[in-house]
Amino acid sequence: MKQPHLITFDEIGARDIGYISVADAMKNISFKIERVYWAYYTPDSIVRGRHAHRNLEQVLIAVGGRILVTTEMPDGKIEMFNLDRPSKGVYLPPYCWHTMQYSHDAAQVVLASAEYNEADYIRDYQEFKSIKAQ
Ligand code: T46
Repeated sequence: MKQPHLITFDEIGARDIGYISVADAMKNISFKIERVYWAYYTPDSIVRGRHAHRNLEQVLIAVGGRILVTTEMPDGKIEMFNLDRPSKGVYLPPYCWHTMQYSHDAAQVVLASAEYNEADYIRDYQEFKSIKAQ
């Protein structure tokens, strides 16, 4: 099974002029990007996510603020990714249960490998836990 991991994007620029970071499909992003969506104004008391995907691969980036992403794989491995710079992203593979907590000013951009499909979601934690690690 593919594993979640941190992606560090190059920071092109300098403190006095600002920075650009680039997501390039099939270069620093391991899949063809079919969809981009973003989330914002999430209250810091809210936990989003609480699901896994059957096929979807994603990279989640905090282009503003901070996002704490917690992942769990079917083998029980739990990791936390603190996205506290716009040049950091986290790769979320299939069968990766994930939750996100946001600072009040966070802006989250997600690069996804496929169009939205509710049938791809596993939203029931017991169903997720019944998946055998491969
Ligand atoms: C994920 C995490 C990181 C759509 O209609 N189209 C879309 O492309 C998306 C992403 C969502 N929606 C609808 C489906 C729900 O009615 O937006 C509503 C909220 O979706 P959800 O509760 O899944 O939101 P999050 O923030 O928990 O999860 C989202 C993505 O849905 C999910 O794929 O991995 O961000």
